[in-house]
Amino acid sequence: MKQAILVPDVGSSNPVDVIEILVKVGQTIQVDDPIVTLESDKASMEVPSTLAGKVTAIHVKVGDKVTQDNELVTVDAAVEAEPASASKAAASEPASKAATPEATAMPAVASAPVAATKPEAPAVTAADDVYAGPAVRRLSRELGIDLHRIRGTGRGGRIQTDDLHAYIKSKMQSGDGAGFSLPQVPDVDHSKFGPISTQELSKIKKLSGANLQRNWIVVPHVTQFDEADITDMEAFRKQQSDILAKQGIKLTPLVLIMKAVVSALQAFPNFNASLSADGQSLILKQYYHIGVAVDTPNGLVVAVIRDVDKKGVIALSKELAAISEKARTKGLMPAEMQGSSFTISSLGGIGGTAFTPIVNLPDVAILGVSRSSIKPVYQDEQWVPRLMLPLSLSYDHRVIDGAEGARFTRYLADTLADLRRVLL
Ligand code: CAO
Repeated sequence: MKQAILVPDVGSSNPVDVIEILVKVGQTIQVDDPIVTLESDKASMEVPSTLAGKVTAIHVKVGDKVTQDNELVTVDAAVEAEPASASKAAASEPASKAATPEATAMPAVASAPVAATKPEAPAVTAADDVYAGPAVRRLSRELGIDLHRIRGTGRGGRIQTDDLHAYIKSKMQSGDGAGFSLPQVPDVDHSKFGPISTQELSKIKKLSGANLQRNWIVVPHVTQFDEADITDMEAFRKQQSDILAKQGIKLTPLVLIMKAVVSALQAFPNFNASLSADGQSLILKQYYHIGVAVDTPNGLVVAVIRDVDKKGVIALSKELAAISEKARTKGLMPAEMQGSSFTISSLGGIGGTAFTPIVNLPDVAILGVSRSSIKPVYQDEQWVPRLMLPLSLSYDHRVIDGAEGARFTRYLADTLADLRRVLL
C-alpha cells in the first residue's frame, strides 16, 4: 500500500526550508532512514522515515518551504524493505539526483490509495553520501566547508563537530586556508634553562584572553593621549566625600569621569556606537551603558553600568561599589557584562602615566585613566600647580578619524575641568 510521509511537528508554525533530499525515487528505505533535511531559523533536522518500503514519489525539492502535514515522499510499503546496509548503499547516490524533474514529476497519487503517515519527531540520523548529523551539516554550510573532504571519526565513519574543528585547525596551521593564519608560537622547553613551574590560566583569563586577542587583531587601534585639569573637580569631590562618607558612600574620581564621559558621548555620538558585522554601517545607540574594567583576583572583567546619563553620582557610586565587589567575590552574570556602549579602564588607583587600552568590541572606543598628579601648568603668565589627570583614548580607526579622537579627548578634558555644568 502506498503511503505518504508528512512533515512532522517541527516546533514552529512558520514554514521551514527543505535543504536536502536524502532519498531518490525507486530507493528502498527502512524505518528511521532520513528522508529530507529541514531547516528553521533556529535549527536543522533530518526527518526520519516512519515506513519501510520503496520510494515511489518525492513531493518536495530543495528550496521549498513546508509546514506541518505537507507531503514529503510517498512510499510503497508493500515492497519488502531491503536490509539496512543495502538501503544505505542506495542512499549514497548524490541527493541532488533525487530532486531531478523526472523524479518529482512522478504522480504523487498512484493507483493504490495513499495513506498519510507522520514521523513522531525529527531525529538526527545518517544522511546521503556523507555521514553527518544536521548540526555538523549546518556548521559546514556556514563555514563553506565541503564535508566530503573530512574523514569522520564517529561510529560508522560519522563526521562529528570535533572532526570539523580538527579539519579547520589543520588548515589554519598548514597555512593553506584562504584567509591569513597567525604565525605559530614556538613551543620552548623552558626547563632547559632553569627550574620552572606551570600554572593553568584562570577561566576568566582564558576567556578574556581570546577576546582581547581577537579585538587586537580585528580593530585598527589608535590611542590618543591628553591631560585634564581636575584640580577643581578633586576639590569638589573631597568636599562631597566627607559628607558622603558618613552615609557609607565612597565617591571616587571614576564616577565623576563616567558623568563627563557621557557628556562627551552625547557631543560625539560616533563614539557611542558599534560597527555592523559587515563593516558597512554604524549602529548609533540612544542609551549610555558604560563598561568599567574591574581587576579581580581571577583576572579582568568588564562590568556594565546602565543608563549612566539618567543616574546621579550617589546612585552611581553605590552601583559601582556593589558591582565591582560582586565581580571580585561572587562573579558577574553574563547580562551584567553585556550591552556596553563605551568602556572605561581606570588604573588611577594603582598608578602609571599612560597606557594603550584595547577596544572592547563591539564598542568603538575605550578610555584609559591613569593616576592624577600635580604638575606645573603655565597660566596667566605664571607657573601654577594643577592636578592633572592622564587620559588615554583608544579607538577603532575604521570608525573614528584622528581629528575626531583628539576633539573627543579635548572635550572630555574641558568637561572634567569644569564639571559643574554636567552635574547640574
Ligand atoms: N588618580 C588618582 N587617584 C585615583 C584615581 C586617579 N585617576 N582613581 C582612583 N583614585 C584613588 C581613589 O580616590 C581611591 O583613593 P582613596 O582610597 O584614598 O579614597 C583609590 O585611588 C582607589 O580607588 P579604587 O580603584 O578603589 O576606585 P575607583 O572607583 O577609582 O575604581 C575600579 C574602581 C573597580 C575600576 C577599580 O578598583 C579597578 O578594578 N581598577 C582596575 C581596572 C583595570 O584593571 N584596568 C586595566 C584593564 S587592562 O586594559
